Amino acid sequence: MKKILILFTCLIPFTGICQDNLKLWYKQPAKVWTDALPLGNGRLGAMVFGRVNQELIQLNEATLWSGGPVRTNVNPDAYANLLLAREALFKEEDYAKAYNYAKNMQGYFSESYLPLGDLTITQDLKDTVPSAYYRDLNIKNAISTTRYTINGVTYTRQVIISAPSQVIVIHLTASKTGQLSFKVGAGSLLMHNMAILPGNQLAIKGKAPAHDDPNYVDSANPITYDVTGCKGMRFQLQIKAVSKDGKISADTTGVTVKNATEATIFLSAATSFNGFDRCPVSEGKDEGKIAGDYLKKASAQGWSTLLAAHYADYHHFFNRVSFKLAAPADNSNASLPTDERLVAYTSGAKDPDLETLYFQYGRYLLISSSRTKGVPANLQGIWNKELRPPWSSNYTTNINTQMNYWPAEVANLSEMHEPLISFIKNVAVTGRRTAKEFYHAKGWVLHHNSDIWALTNPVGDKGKGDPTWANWTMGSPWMSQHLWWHYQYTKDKKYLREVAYPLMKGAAQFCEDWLVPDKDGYLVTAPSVSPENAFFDDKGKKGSVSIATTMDMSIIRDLFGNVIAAANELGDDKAFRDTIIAKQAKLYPFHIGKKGNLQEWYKDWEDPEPHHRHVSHLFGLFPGNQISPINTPELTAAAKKTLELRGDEGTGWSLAWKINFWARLLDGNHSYKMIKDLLRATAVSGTKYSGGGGSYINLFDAHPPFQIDGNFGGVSGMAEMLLQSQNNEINMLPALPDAWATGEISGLKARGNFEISMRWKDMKLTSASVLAVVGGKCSIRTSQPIKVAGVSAVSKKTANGYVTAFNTQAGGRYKISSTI
Ligand code: FUC
Repeated sequence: MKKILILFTCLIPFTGICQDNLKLWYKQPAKVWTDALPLGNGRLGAMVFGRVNQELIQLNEATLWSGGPVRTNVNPDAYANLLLAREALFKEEDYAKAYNYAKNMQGYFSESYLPLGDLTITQDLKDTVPSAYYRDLNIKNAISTTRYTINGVTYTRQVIISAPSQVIVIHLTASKTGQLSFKVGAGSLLMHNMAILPGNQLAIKGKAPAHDDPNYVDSANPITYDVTGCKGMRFQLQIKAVSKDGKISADTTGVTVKNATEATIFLSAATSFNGFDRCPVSEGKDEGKIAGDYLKKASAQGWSTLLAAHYADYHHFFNRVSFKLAAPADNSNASLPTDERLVAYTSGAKDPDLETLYFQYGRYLLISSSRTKGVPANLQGIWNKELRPPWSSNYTTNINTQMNYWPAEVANLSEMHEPLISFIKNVAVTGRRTAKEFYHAKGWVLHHNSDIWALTNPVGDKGKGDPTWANWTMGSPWMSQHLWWHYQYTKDKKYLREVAYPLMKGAAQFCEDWLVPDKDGYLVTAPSVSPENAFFDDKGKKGSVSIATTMDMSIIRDLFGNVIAAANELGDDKAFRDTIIAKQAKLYPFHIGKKGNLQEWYKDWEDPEPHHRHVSHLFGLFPGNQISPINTPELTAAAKKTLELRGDEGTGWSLAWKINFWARLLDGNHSYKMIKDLLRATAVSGTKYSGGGGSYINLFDAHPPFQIDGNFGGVSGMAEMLLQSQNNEINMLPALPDAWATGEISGLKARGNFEISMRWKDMKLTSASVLAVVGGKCSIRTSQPIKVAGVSAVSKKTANGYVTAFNTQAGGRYKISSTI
């Protein structure tokens, strides 16, 4: 009887196969956008609604943004105001005055990431209510399926976005001969016209706006077009249908397929974007030819050929990591459709499979949104339906863009980090100009917003932005952490020498000039903000612009440490390294406040908003490595106190950050609590901008609204619970929660380019393996003694577990077993 029951809970409608845990599936079509299912090849994106008589697929192309190359010399008054702001801060301690001067140091707002268009597939059906319905997203294969039965005919639509072929492919079948008749239509919110191309192809030819104001700016004319100038790239979407037995025709209203049994729709899109510094109009790419060439090549291949190439490409990345947790006694939640499953989980049902699904979904989303050079995943990855998306769907660099890339290395998707690295190269070019023009400083600067044009100025439309966010200056040192991480995980010296080090050095040069001495001789930043928080100063006045926030100092300390390590690694640039060593020693240090917390500000000020979503002053705990229970117990206790005072509530990304923090504090159960909060079902169409973070039913992170950083921060946090590798040692199972007492994970990466697999039972590591991709010394921390087969390892017992060190050969695989 028991066996039969298990069999039945495994059945999914139609497929007749046992549900593995790598699917999101539903018994009804998407009503709203956050019910729809995302597909992407890192450039083209689609949100599949899975509707019956009129399918809706919302489309994106990663390079489709408003605007054009950034302007230069936008604020010649900035430097004079910098000097005034410093005088107000140091001489008068007048924070309100400094705030106003900071406003005078602003440039223009970033541009916006735009939706490409909507595709509709309208079926010629007499009856539109299906007798059976199923839709899913299989993240193991990166394919979505919609299937329903109407009048005895089962219709199936499968959608993939192929990276090898650079097209979206929709494959449609009917279970009875000749029963498939439909019309494909398309539209765009952007300026466009429809055209018919030879071979019954439909095209949308369009143009992006010259400027698109952020959604939080009240403006009478937020979207402007420029028909002749360099602002506003062109784009093209081309659509073609192929069918063996159906009859195909097309006009400007759509492509019609009649009486087919099987048909394939190909979508190809491109923009004229030709780099951040090129005019997308006169120097733009030939978007029509690019889209046309992809379409021609792909449509000459059959569905099964395209599918095989798509699987091979996707599996190459996705299959590197597998993650399984032991099922609880009652695992019935796992067989529910994803929306019901999320709701049941939110009400307390145990569902470890949903947690591992969420982890793998984040990896899926990174593979699907981050494969375009110079164009990293933005606030919404590559999925956006709105003309004025939340916060312009841009790059927000005071936490969000970086969080997108926290899992890239540890989750074994190093290649997906490259779009960010190439973007950093671009912002270093514009940032050098901004540093010089705004601050008369060397090196390169990046403020809290950027876009595809590598904008680096402080935003705010010259005085309209709140300096609390607009005038944050630490983008270049924080971005440099990613350059260094990529090296730490790959150990690619050529990359370090040629790409990373010069960029890191440029960021350090900016910091050298940006730092000024305070009255005690410490090097401090001024003006300085702690994103996007405020304080009550000594006189009880609310302010936000001050001196040497803990975040600023922590980020600079992180960069300086990494620059010193990089110079040592390269055995080069000794003189510069030595100046940085000297400056590092003079940086304003951490302070522990009267509440036992890590101070956020230069002084021990009170918080007007104690539960603020940003926890910027804990940068040194994560993503930094300056605070750790093993090396700095006092600061660790202060960091813990800070988190307790901040509380567990927050936006999606704030919850995700806290998973990582608690993992670094080695408190797996608190991390797990934050996972549960991040995975709580949230309203489908909420637009509240703070508080109430969670997940939509398509498992997109809800800030709310949708923001993808929480998905990625969540993956990183889960990985940090299982494996950490900062400070020259690999910590296995550092923050295992009771709820994950038994499980296994394979393929995570540790710094030093080690690939790690681990199994554990009843909270204890049972076995592990280390693949030393490039070789070198390997130090492993575990809570119990371990044995490494075939090598002489040196083991020592410490206050925080056992450390076992051994030398590895490149390509060597080392088997580890527990000795208890
Ligand atoms: C920062 C955050 C907001 C939001 C925005 C995109 O400004 O404070 O919560 O995530 O970025």
